[in-house]
Amino acid sequence: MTSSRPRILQVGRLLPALESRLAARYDVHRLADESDPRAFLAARGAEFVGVATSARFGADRALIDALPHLQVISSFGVGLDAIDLDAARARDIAVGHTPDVLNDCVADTAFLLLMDAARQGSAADRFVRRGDWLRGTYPLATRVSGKKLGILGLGRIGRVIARRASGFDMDVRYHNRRPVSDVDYAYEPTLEGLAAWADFLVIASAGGAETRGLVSKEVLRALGPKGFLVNVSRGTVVDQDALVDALANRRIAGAGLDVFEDEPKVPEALFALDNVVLLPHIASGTHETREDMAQLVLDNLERFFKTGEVQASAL
Ligand code: 8YV
Repeated sequence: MTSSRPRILQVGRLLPALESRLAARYDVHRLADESDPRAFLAARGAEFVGVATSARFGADRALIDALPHLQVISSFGVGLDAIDLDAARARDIAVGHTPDVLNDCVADTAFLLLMDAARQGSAADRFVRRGDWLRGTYPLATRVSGKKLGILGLGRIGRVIARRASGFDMDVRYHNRRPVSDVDYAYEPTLEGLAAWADFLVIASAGGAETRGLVSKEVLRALGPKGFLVNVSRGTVVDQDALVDALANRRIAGAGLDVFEDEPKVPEALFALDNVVLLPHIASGTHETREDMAQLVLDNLERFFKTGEVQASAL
């Protein structure tokens, strides 16, 4: 059956409301419904002019290569580490994503994790549910207000985290590849220096090859036995084995993690530890933010098919 509506390949499942809105505007085919996606792409890849995907499912070089008439990729999420931007650039394919609309919720989650790791909210909740309160009081935790917050990656989300920190009277410094010109926060030229200074080190940088393993064993050593790590970025930014070791052996005080190296797999060694809070990658996961992200996925496609440019370009 032919259609005058642009033919879009949907990679992986999206929010049901987004899927139906996409299907109402475009001629959508879901790759996830195919029993042999590779064979399907080899036979029918030339039909598609657009891809709708997410930060999780991305669009790798093999997929892009299999779609010779691809013009636009619209991704649900801000992270671009699962999209081969070089492959897209080389073919002049537009890439849209969903920056900014999720800044507040991701920053809120950074503070949820920071507060929980330091004040032991989840662990104390387990203590009550186990009936342990009947046998004794909960151990003391760590104060958050007035402490030193180090931010790795003072981008869109990092800046909102820094703003949240002012409500807790925290002193903020940051590390980036380069200093940012329009902020007053102090720049730490090395990540180890930032970790050594900070009580709380929050990772808000992008994922991908450039940041892989940045939070190394040495950085964790610099953070030290009183320091906490929070990660709302990508698990790949941290040397996960070193982090598990540091938590198990109390070489850092604790951690709050929304992201992991090989999601949804979380190192089982962490399950028994009360000094780490584990979340299933939910930082942007509110009704309001996911709706805004869905709208931007649609807006990116709509703008592209009208003007040849997406609204929020990743390139
Ligand atoms: C994803 C995320 O959108 O935006 C990102 O980069 O990691 C999340 O907000 C979500 O996991 C869906 O892929």
